[in-house]
Amino acid sequence: MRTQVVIIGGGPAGLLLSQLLHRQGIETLLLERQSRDYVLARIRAGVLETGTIDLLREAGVGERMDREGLVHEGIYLATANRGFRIDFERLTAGSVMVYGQTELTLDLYQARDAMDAILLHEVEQVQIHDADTNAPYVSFIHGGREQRIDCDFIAGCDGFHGVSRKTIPASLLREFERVYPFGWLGVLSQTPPVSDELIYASHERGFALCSMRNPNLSRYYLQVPLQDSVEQWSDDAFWDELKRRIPHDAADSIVTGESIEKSIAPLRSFVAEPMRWGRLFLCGDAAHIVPPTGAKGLNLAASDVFYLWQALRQYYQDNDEQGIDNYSARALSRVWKAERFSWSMTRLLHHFPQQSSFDQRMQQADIEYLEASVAAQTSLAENYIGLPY
Ligand code: RFL
Ligand code: PHB
Repeated sequence: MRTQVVIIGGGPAGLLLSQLLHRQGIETLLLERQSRDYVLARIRAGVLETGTIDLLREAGVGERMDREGLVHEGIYLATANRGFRIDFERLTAGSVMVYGQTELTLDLYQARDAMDAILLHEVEQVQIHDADTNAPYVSFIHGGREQRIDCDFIAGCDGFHGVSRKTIPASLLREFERVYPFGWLGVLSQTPPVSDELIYASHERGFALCSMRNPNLSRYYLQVPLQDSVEQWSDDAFWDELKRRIPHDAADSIVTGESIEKSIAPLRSFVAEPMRWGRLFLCGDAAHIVPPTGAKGLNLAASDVFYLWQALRQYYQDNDEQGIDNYSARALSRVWKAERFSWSMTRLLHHFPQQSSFDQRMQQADIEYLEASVAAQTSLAENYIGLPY
């Protein structure tokens, strides 16, 4: 079997890339390790930047997002019982959209069903061969049969634990990492959100975030020690702790209910350089991870896809290799800025176990400066809504 681009990983990066390429007449074959139901059951990101929204529209999958997505023109930041608003619209004339990754992935699957591109689920033992030559191929097992696909290019969209990054020789890859000494405990509940905008709350007991998916579906997070397990956190314990960390008026009005999903995710910053090895390109979580505090993970996957889509289009339509040669540098330049923002939001709002009293005062001064300075708020706002591609 032969195709133009093999895409490994059917998460948002792989699905979106495949959709965009297909619309340009570039043939792809997508390999996903899990079942479709499994992929669609994963609760992850919720906030889309303007660039991501535009790209989804360009891919022809923006219709339901435009109908059901919630446009947010600001967020609230709170410390102890005080809060203030960062007004994106006033500061940057921009906004973001709250639309769950699960919904977006479903839209991409449905668009894919309508086209004649191949997507194989539950593939095993995916291996990349000869990526540093002009004749790469991918082998895998599907339905008990070993298969081989020859191709021009391979897009490694297989997330942090995928095979693509690991295929690049260690001597050619540099990895940068910071692991944070805490995680986020997330709860999804069929209750109306406590606020019409997201609340990011810094508290001496730890960070908390009030988010949402739709007018009757809320998503809340608590900073928890890495050692904690989901079983330790009953719904009641979760709600009690959340109420302690958010402003009193929000705590008094919050509607609580049974959790329909509860999970703990560790926080990490990670970048692998370069994002290309020969004819293999890394995209999304396969190349980088951000802590979720800046809501950047999914959006970075989208900007990588944008650069790779442009590069491959240039290659196939104009016979021009400049885009593929520049892909890694272009993508990394944006990745590092989003890493910086996610790290700075994490540092600003979380309680660090080893924090000294000096560190605490610095954090407090940072937040007070942010509250008082239009310049500081503008910087936060322009990063949150997403830097230009
Ligand atoms: P994904 O979504 O991880 O998709 C990768 C896909 O590749 C498949 N795969 C393989 N397929 C074939 N062969 C192999 N050997 C394979 N190995 C893996 C996997 O099954 C999967 O389907 O990466 P992608 O597409 O780059 O998308 C990135 C985003 O999913 C990610 O950045 C965000 O979800 C990160 N993230 C969050 N980002 C936010 O902006 N806001 C959030 O609130 C937020 N919450 C989260 C998150 C990530 C989490 N993870 C990864 C644990 C919460 C969690 C729990
Ligand atoms: C979410 O709704 O899941 C969400 C929103 C904002 C973040 C992180 C997660 O910064």
